[in-house]
Amino acid sequence: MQLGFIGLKYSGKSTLFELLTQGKYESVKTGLAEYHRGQVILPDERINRLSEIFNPKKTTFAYFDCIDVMGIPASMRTDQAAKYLEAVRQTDSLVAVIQLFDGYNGEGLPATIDPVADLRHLEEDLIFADLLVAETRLNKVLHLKARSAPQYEAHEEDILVKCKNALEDNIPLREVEINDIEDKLIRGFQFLSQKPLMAVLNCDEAHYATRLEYEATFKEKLPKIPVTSVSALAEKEIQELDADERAMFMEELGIDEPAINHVIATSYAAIGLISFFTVGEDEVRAWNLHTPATAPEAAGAIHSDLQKGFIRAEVIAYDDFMREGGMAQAKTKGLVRLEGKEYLVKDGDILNIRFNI
Ligand SMILES: Nc1nc2c(ncn2[C@@H]2O[C@H](COP(=O)(O)OP(=O)(O)O)[C@@H](O)[C@H]2O)c(=O)[nH]1
Ligand SMILES: [Mg+2]
Repeated sequence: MQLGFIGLKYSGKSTLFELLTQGKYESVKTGLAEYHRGQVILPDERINRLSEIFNPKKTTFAYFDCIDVMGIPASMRTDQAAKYLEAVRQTDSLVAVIQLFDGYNGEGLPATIDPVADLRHLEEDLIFADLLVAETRLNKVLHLKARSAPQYEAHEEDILVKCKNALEDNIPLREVEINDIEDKLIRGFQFLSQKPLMAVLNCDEAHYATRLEYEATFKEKLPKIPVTSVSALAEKEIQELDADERAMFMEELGIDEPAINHVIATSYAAIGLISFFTVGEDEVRAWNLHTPATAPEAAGAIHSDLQKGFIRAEVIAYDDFMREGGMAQAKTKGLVRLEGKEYLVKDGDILNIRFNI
């Protein structure tokens, strides 16, 4: 699962990215697109508990691969912004980081704090970048049609016209009804406005105190965009302190939950993700899964061979497992079920895939 951090210049993308990746990332430069790439490990207390029980050789948390693009100055023309956004084309989902702190904006001018306006600005950039892609391809398709070329596909023309019309009306493609057949035809374009989008309001201390008011306004004006607030810079500074001092400073700043927890909860909701677990003496591991997903699809998240050769899955809910305190006890109580190909995996399921290749 890959997330792209986008936002106006100076909104604090890199600050949040560095906080979440704990400073472990690499810089990539390709043409105009310059970005950072790193892994964000998703802490999960359930994995800690399972690890205590199985005492495995290896404990692996779920993670997001993240990309932090270079900031886009608010006054930058949208066709230039489109080039910067190329860095996040291959991602699965977008995180809009929005400035909610006083100071300066990306052009050295005093910042105007307006999360709704900033999000709309970013959405317009996504829409414009997609419009360029859709129009270019549509022109090619129409050219093929005019020449009666065999490569011409009427279905492709139809879906491209549908996308273009929506984009021209300022509607992001994630709000357009697109069926599976249509989706197959346009998937290759990796439209930005089709990706799930969430917003992170990046606050200083003063704005953090009133974040809920900003979130309420945001939800009212932009009800389809999941939103959360963090205080990335403050938390990054706290991260550098000794462990025993951290809690005190977090409390002093009124930070109830670390940014990572807010980002996980909001992105899971925006993308429709759950976690499932695999356990054993070798490894205890958490996996992200896009819902709805069947047991064979979950198996495929582990390895394509497990999906191809899927027979059945042994399933137990994490809570049931913990209540019984072990697999043997859970089995005698009949809490470990054998599920087939149609089973829809739930958050917290512990899976053991039976397969044959
Ligand atoms: N006061 C304050 N400044 C911040 C905060 N987050 C980032 N900054 C500052 O804003 C500037 C731009 O941050 P950066 O993360 O590089 O923004 P980017 O352009 O979006 O990557 C830097 O000087 C940061 O120290 C914050 O929460 N509060
Ligand atoms: Mg940056």
